[in-house]
Amino acid sequence: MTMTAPGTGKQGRPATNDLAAYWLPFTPNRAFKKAPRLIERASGMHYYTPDGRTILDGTAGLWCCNAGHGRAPIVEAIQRAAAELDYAPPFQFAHPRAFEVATRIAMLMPGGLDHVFFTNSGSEAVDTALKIALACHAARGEGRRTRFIGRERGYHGVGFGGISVGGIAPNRKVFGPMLAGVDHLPHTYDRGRQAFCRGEPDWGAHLADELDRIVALHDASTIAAVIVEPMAGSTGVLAPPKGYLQRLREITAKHGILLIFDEVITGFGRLGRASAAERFGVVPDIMTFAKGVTSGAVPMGGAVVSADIHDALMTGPEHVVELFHGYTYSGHPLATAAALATLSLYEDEGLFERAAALEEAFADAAMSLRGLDLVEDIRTIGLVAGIDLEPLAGAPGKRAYEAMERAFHDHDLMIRITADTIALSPPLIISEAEIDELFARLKALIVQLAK
Ligand code: PXG
Repeated sequence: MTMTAPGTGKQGRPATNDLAAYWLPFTPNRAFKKAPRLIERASGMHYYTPDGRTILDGTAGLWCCNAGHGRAPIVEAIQRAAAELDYAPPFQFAHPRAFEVATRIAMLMPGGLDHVFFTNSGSEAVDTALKIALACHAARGEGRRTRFIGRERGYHGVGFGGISVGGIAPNRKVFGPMLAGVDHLPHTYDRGRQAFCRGEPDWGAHLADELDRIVALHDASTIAAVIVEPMAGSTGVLAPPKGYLQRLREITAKHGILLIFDEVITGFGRLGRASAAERFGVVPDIMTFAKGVTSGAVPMGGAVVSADIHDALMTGPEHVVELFHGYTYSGHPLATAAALATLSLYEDEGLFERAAALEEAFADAAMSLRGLDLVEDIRTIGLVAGIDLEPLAGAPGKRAYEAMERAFHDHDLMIRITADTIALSPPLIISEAEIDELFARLKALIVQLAK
């Protein structure tokens, strides 16, 4: 065992650029440390590296910087907030801006979603939504409703609740039995029937009827909620088949099961509207959000719930906490300042409408890669594209990993990968010329990979 004298710290401090101590999340650390991809600053559509390169951001960071980088109104709001109020406890106390942000978010979301519970991330938002669902049923005298239904290929963050309802095998397999009583709907992707689809595929709405089968197996009286991403993002961009979400809504309503939309990616403009619920005309009982609410500038997430759910819990003696849940940093002053400035920027610049207006041009540019060697499928919706590459024999994920590395090092381009799919989700401020540039670089990259 290494011993360190109290108060002296470690002997021989590492240089500040030593790579060993930092364990990167969701990253192959050893490969990364052999050829690090470092980012020093950002502005607008671009990242800048310490060695002076300008990287085109094809991913809005990690699906979050919807307003682009380093936007002055957001930066200044955070600076002002930091000087004014560093922190205020969110349990038993509050600061005014938290109310203001909650109201703004409730106003942006479809009618019926009226109350906002703040978290610091999407994973916490998901756990919060699941816990609110359980608490709501308990308050209504239906405490036997404890099961959750997720979906294969779903991503709901990395908390134990989120990986339990999630459907991505590597995120689950070494983490034990997880939450009990979870079942999964089938995913909605079938390349044979949906390849090269723009927007919602025509085929697949009937897959929502699988929920009826699952309900028959467990009985509706045991099921608390169904949770889905309206558009599955992390698994490689799967838009919902036409009519699918409507059917989920009908079946859940029929059985008194709550419907949760995980809008951590789809919220705040990614699909050309404030929410996917608005775009698809289907209102869930609970919606989670994160990422775009602050354009990624300060961590923030949350759950928006219907008045029915909220009111079901606002019972009991008034001095008693109604929901035993919350985070030290729920509604943090810096996050709420960033959120207010971000939501105003979205409105002032019409960025959701801009995303909607660019959707066709973005899809055209993405589909122009069709026919290239290695490209097996392309899917687009809103300002999102998924491009499936042919996997390397015997090494799933390796082709796309190489694509991501070469994009950064050789083509000055940031892309996301998941398995052998490239996912693109640029900031909503992208211009048509930048869309063309993005796909021209991607084309050169894919041609290079195919050699
Ligand atoms: N739900 C959804 C739908 C998400 O996309 C989360 C929950 C969790 O959010 P936090 O803030 O806890 O990370 C997410 C996050 C990718 C990728 O490669 C996507 C996410 C996170 C990491 C990678 O597509 N989304």
